[in-house]
Amino acid sequence: MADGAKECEPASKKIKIQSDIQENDENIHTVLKDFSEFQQKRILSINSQRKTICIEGSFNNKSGTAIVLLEKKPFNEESLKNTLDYSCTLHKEFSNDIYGFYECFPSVKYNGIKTTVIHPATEKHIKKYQSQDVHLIEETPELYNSVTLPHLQKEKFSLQWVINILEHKSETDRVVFEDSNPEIGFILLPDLKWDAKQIEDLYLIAIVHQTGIKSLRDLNSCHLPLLKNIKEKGIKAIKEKYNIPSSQLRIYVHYQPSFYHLHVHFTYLKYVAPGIHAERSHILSSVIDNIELMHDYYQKATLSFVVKETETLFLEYEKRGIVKKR
Ligand code: G7M
Repeated sequence: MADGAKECEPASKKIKIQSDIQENDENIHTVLKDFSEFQQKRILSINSQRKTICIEGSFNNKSGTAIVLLEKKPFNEESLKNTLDYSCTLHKEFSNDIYGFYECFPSVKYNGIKTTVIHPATEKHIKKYQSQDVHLIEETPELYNSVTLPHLQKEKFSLQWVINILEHKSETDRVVFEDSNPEIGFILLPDLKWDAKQIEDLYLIAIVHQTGIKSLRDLNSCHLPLLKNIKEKGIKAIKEKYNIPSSQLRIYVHYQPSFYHLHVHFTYLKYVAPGIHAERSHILSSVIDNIELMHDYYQKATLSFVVKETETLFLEYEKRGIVKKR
């Protein structure tokens, strides 16, 4: 074994991730056709720059909280062809000399709003979508082991959607590429945030088949073949399907992620995707390079991350006096 390298456990020995769906659970997405049964409770956040609004509510005769996230879509060449024609009516607001200001009403077909419905939503989902003050935590390995890790083991989000993708039960028709190798394989598909209609906001994620890798913190030299495989085959698949060269892709992982099963983000470089800021994203090439320089770099490094004030992880750090509200 190379000097400093780690003995790697084969993926076949790792534990299987558990499905938490009960046979008789009722899924609203099999029947939801409109919002006639939706009762709004409150607005969780509005982002005028991203043109999103997030609403908390519930559905009549259904138990549990619902979260509805609405987002206006970007323009694309295809839909534009059908937008600017006779079916698109104009209401004039005012004009001045050569300048006319109108409100334009494209036909319903070309006026869709990207909509995400989460039901039943947990308290953690509500906190995630609620606008609030954020703080930066500089997490040393000691803080990870004594605060973050015990918190994750107690509180983590359900990974059901990830299991469904890996087991080919959901989003099967959206899969762009799969390498089914249990050690280094992954599934590449459009992220929830991308409708896959235009490359201007291209956003894909690669979800690894190997279980038990929670986040960047767990990565070491054993994972180099996996990380390199995702980079190489992810780039190739995107080039083949969307004709985007690797030099126009941003390939990265989040720390902290929202879901503790390793996944890598691929976004179009020109697209200012949510979560690409310095305090959250780690470029995959640098991750690989850091591990090649030091096999346990991510177990030794201090990693910064952002936490919202109402998140329980913030409260854990606040309890220890590491972070304070204004
Ligand atoms: O690294 P982090 O955990 O923050 O990112 C998770 C990513 O998974 C986000 O970009 C989400 O938009 C995406 N995502 C979340 N869910 C629940 C789904 C899903 O059900 N399907 C797909 N394709 N992406 C999802």
